[in-house]
Amino acid sequence: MDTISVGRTKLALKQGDITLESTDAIVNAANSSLMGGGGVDGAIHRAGGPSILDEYKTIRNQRGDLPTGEAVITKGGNLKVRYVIHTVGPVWRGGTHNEDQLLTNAYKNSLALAVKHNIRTIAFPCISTGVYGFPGERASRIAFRTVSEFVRKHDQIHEIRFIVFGMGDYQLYQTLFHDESTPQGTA
Ligand code: AR6
Repeated sequence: MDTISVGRTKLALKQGDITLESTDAIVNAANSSLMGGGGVDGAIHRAGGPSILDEYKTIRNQRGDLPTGEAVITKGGNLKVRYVIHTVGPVWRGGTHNEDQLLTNAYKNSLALAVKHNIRTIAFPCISTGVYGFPGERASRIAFRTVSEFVRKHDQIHEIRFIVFGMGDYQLYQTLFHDESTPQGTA
C-alpha cells in the first residue's frame, strides 16, 4: 500500500477487492435505478447481503432514481464497513457530455455525505472506468484532484483509500501520488 499526506488526510493506494476493506465506509459505483448491477456494484451486493437492496427500495420510494453525480448512503450489511455510499458515475460518451464534471460530482458528493455521517476512513473504487467506459487515466486525474481539493478544505476525514482492481490503474495512481509528494523542481 502506497500512502501520502494531503493536508491532514492520509491518501492510500491499494490493489484489491473493495468488499474486503474495513474502513468506516466504502463507495459503490452504482447506477441510477438503484437495483444492483455487475462489476463492483455486484460484488458489494453479493458480499453485503440483501439488506442493502432493501434500503435501496426505501430510498427509491422516497426520491426515485439517483441522478448521475449524486450519492446516497446505506448501512454496510454483512460487509466489514459501517456504511456504503452509493454514487452514480457518468457513462463515457466521448467526453463532450459533461462527463468530467459529473465524475467530479460523484467523488465530491460522496465525500460530503461521508463528512455528514462522521465517517473518518473511506475507500473508493475507480468510478465509471469499467462498464461505463470512462478512460482510466483521465478518471484517475479527476478522482485524485477532487479528493485532494476536498481534503484541503475539510480535515474531518483521516484516511481516503483508492482501491484499484488492475495493475494499470495502480500505476496511474502511483504516478499521481509521486507527483504530489515530490516538491516541484526536485523530480
Ligand atoms: N473491488 C474494487 N474494484 C472493482 C471490483 C471490486 N470488487 N470489481 C470491479 N472493480 P464498474 P462503472 C473495478 O464496471 O464503470 C454496474 O453494473 C473495475 O475494474 O464496476 O462505474 C453498475 O450497476 C473498474 O475499475 O463500474 C452500473 O450499471 C471499477 O471497479 C455500472 O456497472 C468500476 O467498474 C457502473 O459502471
